[in-house]
Amino acid sequence: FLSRPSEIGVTCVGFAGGQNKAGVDTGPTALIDNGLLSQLEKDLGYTILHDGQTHTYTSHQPAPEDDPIHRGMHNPRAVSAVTEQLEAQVYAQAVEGRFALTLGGDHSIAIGTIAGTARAIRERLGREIAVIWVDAHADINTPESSESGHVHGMPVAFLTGIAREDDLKIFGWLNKDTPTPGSEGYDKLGGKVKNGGEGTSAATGVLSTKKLVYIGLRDVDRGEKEILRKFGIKAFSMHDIDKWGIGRVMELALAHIGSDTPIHLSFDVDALDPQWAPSTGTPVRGGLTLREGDFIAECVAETGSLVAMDLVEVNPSLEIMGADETVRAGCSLVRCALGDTLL
Ligand code: NNH
Ligand code: MN
Ligand code: MN
Ligand code: MN
Repeated sequence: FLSRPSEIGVTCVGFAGGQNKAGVDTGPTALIDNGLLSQLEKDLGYTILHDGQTHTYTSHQPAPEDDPIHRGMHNPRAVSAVTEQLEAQVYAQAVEGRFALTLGGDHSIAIGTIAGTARAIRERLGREIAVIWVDAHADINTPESSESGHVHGMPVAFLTGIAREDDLKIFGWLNKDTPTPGSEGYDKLGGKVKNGGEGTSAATGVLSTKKLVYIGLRDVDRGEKEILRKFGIKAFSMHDIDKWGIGRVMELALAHIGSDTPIHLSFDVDALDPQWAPSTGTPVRGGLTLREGDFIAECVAETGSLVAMDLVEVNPSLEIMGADETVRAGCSLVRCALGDTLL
């Protein structure tokens, strides 16, 4: 149902406000300086559409003094404004049938990219997207369950509607088209209430919890584990990868999504072991090898259903000695997702 896109719409996001370490905003420049876009163009034959900018959306961001902590979240209005702008940019790429490639930036930007892909695919194909989230972390904290207050640990909660805000300037723009929890027919979490009984443990957001699969998890907060269990979210941890091997895990992950489903791959470079990707804000040992990371991207490419990808959390200013390696690993992941290593 999808033809292989010949065009890639690239969006570079120089944003670090979803966490507290400077430098992740320079990730896109580092990836492009390493030759990523020319590799995609010259070696893989794609047409690249890129405005040549790394977007900071500065004019849309509130001054820090106008962005106080809200429900424990740091920079909530800045992250909201940036992701709302980004949503429109990614939508504009994907709705034209282009592969939407977004280079980050911290992982909070996935609020914008996934919402944009979901809207475009709904409109263009009448389909719901699935998301494969490759990460050491689950990024599904609600503002209340988060121990850090960093929004890059919350994007999945907002996308699935597990976390909600009515304030349009604090992610409220995300639920314009989804029912308000507690409104008639919906429970407190936004789950549909079946014939007046208990609400189901299903939230309503731009992404269904049923269409979400995690790979590579190894540092999941207590509150997040509870959420994963409660909503029955499919997750393959490093333990599962050790046990079954990455080949079997990818078979199971893709089977869960089902064939013929448009896929958005959100890849946090910290899913890789710090041996391969040390230059990232929250490295966690015991991660994926470079080959396992590339293999995940290759398997997703092989489905022919990949419509968008994020590569995030490359922070060249951390572990400077390993920055080149981290950048090269990031480029490799993107090339693999676009079919480079498939014969
Ligand atoms: N779970 C932690 C938090 O919510 C860490 C998140 N850090 C990440 N996520 N890098 O991918 O703050
Ligand atoms: Mn750009
Ligand atoms: Mn992440
Ligand atoms: Mn992570």
